[in-house]
Amino acid sequence: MNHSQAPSGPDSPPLISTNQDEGNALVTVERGDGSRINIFIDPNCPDYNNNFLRLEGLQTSLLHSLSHHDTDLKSVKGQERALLVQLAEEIAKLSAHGSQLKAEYSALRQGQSSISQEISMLQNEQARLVQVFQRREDGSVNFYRDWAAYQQGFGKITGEHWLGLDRIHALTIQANYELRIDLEDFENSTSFAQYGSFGVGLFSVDPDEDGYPLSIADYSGTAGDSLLKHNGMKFTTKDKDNDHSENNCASFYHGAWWYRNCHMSNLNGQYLRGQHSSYADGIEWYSWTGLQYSLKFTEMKIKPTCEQNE
Ligand SMILES: [Ca+2]
Repeated sequence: MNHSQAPSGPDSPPLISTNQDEGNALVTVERGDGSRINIFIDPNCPDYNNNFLRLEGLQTSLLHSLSHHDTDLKSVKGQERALLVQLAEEIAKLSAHGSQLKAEYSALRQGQSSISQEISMLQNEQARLVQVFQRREDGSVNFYRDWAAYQQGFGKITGEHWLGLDRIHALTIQANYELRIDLEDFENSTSFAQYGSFGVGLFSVDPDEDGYPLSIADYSGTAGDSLLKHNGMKFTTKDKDNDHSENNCASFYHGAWWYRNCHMSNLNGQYLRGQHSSYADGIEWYSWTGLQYSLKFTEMKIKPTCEQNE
């Protein structure tokens, strides 16, 4: 239906029209007294609750209006009466449709809530899987230690610590792990280096005897790479020289690392607090701050790669 003409006046039957430019109203009912009722169906409107309330209000208002004109209905012409009856039927259909939408909306909200819960659980699970194995933050823990200490670990997990080569090895042989290294300098600038693949002693029958060799690949990040050149190197401490130098790199640079001859990074070096005149014996990350700047904060952490979780 498009438009139904009716005589004007306060007692005349309502004027019913469709597709009027009333903010996309589906049906417009103009009462005899000039007041208007618009029926809206806007599938793009996300505020379903508001729509339901509006729909219910309109239904009530329309029913009231129709019964108010009941006496007039008896006198109106057949065509107009038929239109009113049709309108009442359309309202009933809209009402049923509205109820169905309301039920679907409610189901959708429940589904959304359930999905949010699952996402939250997944995030918790992922956080649980992240294992920090090295942290420097205030210089409170001595990192210039021997082989046994680096094997077994030291410090407190909530502060400065080294988890221990044995545990890092035990973890990284279980699954594919990625490594993330977060760095901060004394001007509070931060950067990170991420490696898509990381492991310690992955192919060692006896990792202690083998020197916990480093397996590392796939750099990304903002700190630049200062670790890939150490790939395949064994771990060296001041009392166990596994490096390629004629000296002991750990003794020479006051740290413990997978030294080659000797290093591009020395995150277990001395806590020298920023710029220092000595060479490469602080907490260094060459590609970000060079070899004469000891960082304020470092954290090395691993988690199973996403492919492993799927
Ligand atoms: Ca050596």
